Amino acid sequence: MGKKIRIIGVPMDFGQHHRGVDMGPAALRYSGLASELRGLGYEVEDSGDVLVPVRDQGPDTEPGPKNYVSEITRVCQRVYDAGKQAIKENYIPLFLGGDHSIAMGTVGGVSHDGPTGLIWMDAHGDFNTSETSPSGNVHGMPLAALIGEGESSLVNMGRNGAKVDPDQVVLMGIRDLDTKERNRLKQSGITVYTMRDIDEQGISAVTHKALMKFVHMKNIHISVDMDVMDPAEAPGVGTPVPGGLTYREAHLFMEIIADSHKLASMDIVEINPILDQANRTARLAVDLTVSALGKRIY
Ligand code: HAR
Ligand code: MN
Ligand code: MN
Ligand code: MN
Repeated sequence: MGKKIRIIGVPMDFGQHHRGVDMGPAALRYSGLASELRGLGYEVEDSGDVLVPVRDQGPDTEPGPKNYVSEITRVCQRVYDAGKQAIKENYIPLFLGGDHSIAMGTVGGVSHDGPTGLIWMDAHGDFNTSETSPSGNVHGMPLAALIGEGESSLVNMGRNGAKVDPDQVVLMGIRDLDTKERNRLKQSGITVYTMRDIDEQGISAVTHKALMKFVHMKNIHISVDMDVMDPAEAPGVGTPVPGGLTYREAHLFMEIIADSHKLASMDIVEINPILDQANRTARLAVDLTVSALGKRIY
């Protein structure tokens, strides 16, 4: 695994209705992400932000008929290309969202030249399609699109068809699914560890089980939706759900991931500084990222 990291900002908020999640990359940079990673011995290159069109309509809570699929597709194509290029040049790409719809580009791009295992940390399943979604928000659909289900422009972005196999996907921290989404997930072949599983078995056992799935794979991508955290730890997210990961559970997960030496790429998404308390959520996200990339207590 290389010791070079490339930071790729994706200030995109088209996947949902709360404005402000486009400030996630700035909040993470402001929290000292690059210097913390350099402190671990990495060479860190910040490639700046992927171009995202300005969102010109919709106050914060306006539902509106528009779900911005074409804008999202265009941005995700750029993200895909950036991810593919970073892997090719032996960087660990670190994608800063933006809402979770960016993952259709990140996971596609990093798996362009070879498969990746995918661990999706989230309160939600993100497994709706436009047919099953109660909200129409695309950030509730990216995992479905990545396994080849949903609107064809989302599914076929970057390269045609599925980007990951359902048996190369693990969902963790889940505690809020829509009815149809839950049924689809049960039939998908994806491994799901809910908060109940984590409560009963402990985060260590669950993380080791997740890694067992990828024992024959070289690369793992972790897609961290910050709403996987308990809202007490991470209040700056658009769709908080009670009963999430504690500070130490999330860190232990990241520390075990680091020990696997398989982390090849990572997303940090859904941070909304406008909804936050003094940038707490981005600061926590930086702490988690440096743990995932090898910071040890002792
Ligand atoms: N399941 C709901 C929907 O589809 C809400 C999910 C989106 N929230 C997120 N994604 N932050 O993880 O609209
Ligand atoms: Mn909303
Ligand atoms: Mn999500
Ligand atoms: Mn979520």
